[in-house]
Amino acid sequence: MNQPGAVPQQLDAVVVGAGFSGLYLLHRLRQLGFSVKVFDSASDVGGTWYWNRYPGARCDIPTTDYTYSFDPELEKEWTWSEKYATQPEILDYLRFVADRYGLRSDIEFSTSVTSARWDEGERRWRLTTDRNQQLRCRYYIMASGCLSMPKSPDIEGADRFAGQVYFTSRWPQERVDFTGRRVAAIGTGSSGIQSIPLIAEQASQLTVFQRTPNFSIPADNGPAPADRLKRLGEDRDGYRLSARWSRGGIPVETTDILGVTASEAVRRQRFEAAWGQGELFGILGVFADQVVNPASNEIVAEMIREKIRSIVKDPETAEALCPQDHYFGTKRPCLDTGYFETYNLPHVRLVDLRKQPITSITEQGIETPDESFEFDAIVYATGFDAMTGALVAVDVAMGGGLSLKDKWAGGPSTYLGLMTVGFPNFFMITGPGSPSVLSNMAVSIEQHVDWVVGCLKDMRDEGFETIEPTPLAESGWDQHVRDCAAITLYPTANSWYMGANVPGKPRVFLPYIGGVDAYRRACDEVVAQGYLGFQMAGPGGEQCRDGVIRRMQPDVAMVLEMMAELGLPPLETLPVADARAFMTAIAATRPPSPEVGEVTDGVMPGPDGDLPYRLYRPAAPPEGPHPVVVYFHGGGWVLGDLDSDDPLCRDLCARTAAVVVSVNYRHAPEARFPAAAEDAFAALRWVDANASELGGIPGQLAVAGWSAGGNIAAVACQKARDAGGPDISGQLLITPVVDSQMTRPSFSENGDGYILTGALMRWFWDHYADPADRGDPGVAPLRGNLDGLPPVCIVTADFDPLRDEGVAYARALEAAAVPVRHVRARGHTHTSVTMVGVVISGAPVRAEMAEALRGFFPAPVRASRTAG
Ligand code: N01
Repeated sequence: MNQPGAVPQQLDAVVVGAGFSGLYLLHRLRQLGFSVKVFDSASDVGGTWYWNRYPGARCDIPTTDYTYSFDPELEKEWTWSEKYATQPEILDYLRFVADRYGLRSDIEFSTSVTSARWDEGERRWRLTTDRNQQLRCRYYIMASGCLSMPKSPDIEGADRFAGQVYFTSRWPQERVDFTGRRVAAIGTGSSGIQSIPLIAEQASQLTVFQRTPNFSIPADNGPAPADRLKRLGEDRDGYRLSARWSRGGIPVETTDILGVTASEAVRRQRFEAAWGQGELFGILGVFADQVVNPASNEIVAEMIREKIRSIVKDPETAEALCPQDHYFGTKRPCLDTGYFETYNLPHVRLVDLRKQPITSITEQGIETPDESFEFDAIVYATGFDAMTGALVAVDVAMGGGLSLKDKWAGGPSTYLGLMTVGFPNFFMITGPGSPSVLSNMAVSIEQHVDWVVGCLKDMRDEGFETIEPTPLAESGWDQHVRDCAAITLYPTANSWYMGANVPGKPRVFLPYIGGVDAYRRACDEVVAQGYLGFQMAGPGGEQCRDGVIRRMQPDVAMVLEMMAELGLPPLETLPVADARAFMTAIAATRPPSPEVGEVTDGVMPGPDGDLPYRLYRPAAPPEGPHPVVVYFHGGGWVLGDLDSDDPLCRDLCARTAAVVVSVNYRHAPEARFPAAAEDAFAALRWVDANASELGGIPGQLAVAGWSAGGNIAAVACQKARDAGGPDISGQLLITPVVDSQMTRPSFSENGDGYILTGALMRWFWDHYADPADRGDPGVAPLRGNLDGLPPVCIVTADFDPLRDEGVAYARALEAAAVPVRHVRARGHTHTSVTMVGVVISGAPVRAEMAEALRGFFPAPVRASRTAG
C-alpha cells in the first residue's frame, strides 16, 4: 500500500472508488497519459464486491454479460464458473484485472476523500483525505457506485442489542458461523433474499422480519447459459455491440406482444418461459406493455404470486410473501436460490411487519406489540442510500460556496448523469439521471468511463481545462429523465429508485429509464454536436454550445421511430382513396379505447344532405342530462371520419362527463371550401336545438375539434356569433389550423419528420381551398373578427408545423379580450396528444383539455373516471 507521503500533490485526475468503474477509469486514463490516483476506503479493490460478502451474495446479471468487454484478451483469459458468480469469484476477477493491468500502484486503499473544493483561480480541485492528505487535481471523478452507502438502521433501539450485529452491506472478512444460533434477519430485498436461505442452513432458528414482500424468481443457477455462450463463441464483438445498443445492456429478445391483448395461452407460455430462464430482463419483458400498463403488469404479478403460493406450504405465510403493494418491477425484483422454499423449514419463521411492527430492539432481541423475540444475532439487510448517498457523503463544494448536498436537497439534478451545473470538472460514473441501476452495470460503467475519458482527451486536444454543463442543458435533461419515468409505473412504488427507502430523502425517480441504447445515443449526439449543453474554457479559448439534447416526449419519439421503420410512403403521394384506406387500416391497430356509458350512431340534417354523427354518453354517475360538446375530427378536411377520432372522443367524454357528439362533415376534394365549415355550423345549430333529446342540458354547449376539425370549430364559433346563436359556452381547439400562411418558423422547424409535414399540409390546402379563398376568415379564422367570441382553450404542440399559428391565434384572441387558456403540449407533435392509449405522455395534456372543457360550463361537472 502507498504511504501518505507518496501521493503526488498535482494530478490530472483523482478517482474515488476502486470497483468496476474506478479500475477501468484508471486503466483508460493511464493509457492516455493522464496522471491519476484512485482512493478507496476498502483495503482492496472490488467496490461493492469488496463489501457485500454476505452468504449467498452473487451477481444477478449472467456472468457472460456481467464482465468487462473492453479488452478481448482479458475476456479470453478469464472464464466464469457459473451463470451467476458468487461474490468471492467476482472479487477474484476484479483482483485479477487490477493485477493484469498493474493498477494497484496508483490506488490508495483504506483512504477516503473527505472534502473537495473547487479553486477557480487555479481551475483545479483541492481534495483532502481522511489521512489528511492534500491533493490538487484538474478532474475529480466519483466512481463510488450506486449502492455503496448503507442506509443507517432507522429502528428504535438498534444500538442496544447485546448480541452480534451484521450488515449485509458491511459483512466481516472472516467467516461468520451461525450454527446453533438464533438469528433475526431484517429486510427482504435482494441482499435478504440471497442470504436468508444460507443463513437458514446454519441457524438453529431464523426469524425473518419482512416489511414489504418482494417479487423474486428462481435464478436457475448453473453453467453459463448455453445460448449466450454460443453467440459469444460465434461472434463476440457482435454480441458485445448488441449489448451496448440494447435497452438494458444485455442482449435479449424483445417482444411487441401486449399483455392486455394476448390470449391466455400466450400469456402463460411467455411467463413460464421467462420463469424457467431465470433472467431479470426476461421476466421484466414478458409483455411489451407491462412497464406502463397496470393491467398487463398485474398478469405477470399474479402469475408470480401463484408460484409463491405453490411453493410455500403454509397458506398464511405464502400470502404474506405475496407482494401486493407495488407493480412488478417497480421495486427491483430479485433472483433467488431456494428463497421461498426456505419458509417450509420448521425452524424458519416469517414475521409480517405490516401486521406486527417492530416497536424496538432490545438488549436481548426484538419487540413487537404482541411478542418478544430473543436472538443471538441480528442481520440487517436494510439497503442503501442509493445513487446519491455516496456522492453527497463527500463534502463537495465550490470554493466556499454551494455544496453538492445543498444543491441536491430537493433531489439530484444532472446533465446526462455525468456532471452537474456549478461543479466544473466533477464527473460521476453512473450518476443519477443515467441508466445505471436499471441496466447491466458492466455495460453502463464502460460506456460512462469511455465517454468521460473521450471528453478529457478532446479537451486536452483542444486546449480546454474546464468543462461544466449549462443550466439549460441540465434542466432539459432532468425534465427528460422525469418524462421517461412518468410514462411508466415506476414512480408509483416506494422504492429506493424513488429515494423512498430513506426517511426524509426527496421523492424523485433517480435513474434514467429510457434505456441504455437511447442513453448512449444521446451521449454520442452531445459529442457529435460539439459537446452540446457544455461550456468549456482554457488556453484554447472558450466554447459554449447551449441547448437541450432531448425535448421530445419519449413515447412520441418511439412512435415516430416505429413509423420511420415501417418506411411508409408520404400520404400526400397517394391518391386520396388510398390515403383514406391507410388511415382506416391504422385505426384498426389501435389498443382498446376508454369505456364510456353508451355510444350510438345517428344522422342529422346538413346543408347538403344528412351528416352522420356518433354520440358518446358518459357513464353514470353523474346521471344526465349533461353538458354537450360537439366535436369535429381532424384529417386536413380530406381524411378522417367518426372512427378516426373515436378514442379521443371517448377520452373526452370519460374525462368531462359531458355528452360528446362527433360529427362527420363533408370532405374535400369532393366537397371543397366552405362545405366543411358550413356543415360544422349546421351541426352546432342542430345539436343546440335538440340538446334535450340528446341527453344534454340546453344552453350548455361547447365545441371542440382537432387539426382541421379545430379549424371548422373555430370558424363555426365566428359564424354563431355573427348569426346571433347558438350560444357557445367555450371552444377547445386542439393543434388547429387557423391560418393559411405557411411561413411561420414552426413550419421550417417542424415541417418534416413529425407526421404532419409541410408537404402534407399543402396537399390538404390544395384539396380544400382555392388560393384565392385562403385569406377568407371562413378558412383562416385568425384573419377574422375575434371580438365577442366564446372562451377558448387552445392546444399547441412543440413539434407541430401549426404551432406558431396556434400561438398567434391565442395571442390575437387575448388581444380581443376573449378568455384564453393556452395549453402547450411540451414535447408533442401535431398528432401525438390525440393518440389515446398509445402516447401515455399525452394523458396530462388531455386531462388539462378536459378540465378546460368542464370549466366552460356554469356548474362544474366532476369527471366520472379518468381515462388512459
Ligand atoms: O436493499 P433493498 P438490498 N424495518 O433496499 C427493508 C442491489 N443488489 O441491499 O421494502 C424493516 O432492496 C426494506 O423494506 P421496504 C439490487 O439492485 C444486487 O437488498 O423498504 N425493514 C427491504 O425489504 C438491490 O435492489 C444484488 O419496506 C426495513 C430491505 O430492508 C439493491 O442492491 C444483491 C427497514 C432492503 O432492501 C439493494 O438491495 C444485493 C426497517 N427500518 C443487492 N428498512 C445482486 O444480486 C429497510 N427495510 C447483484
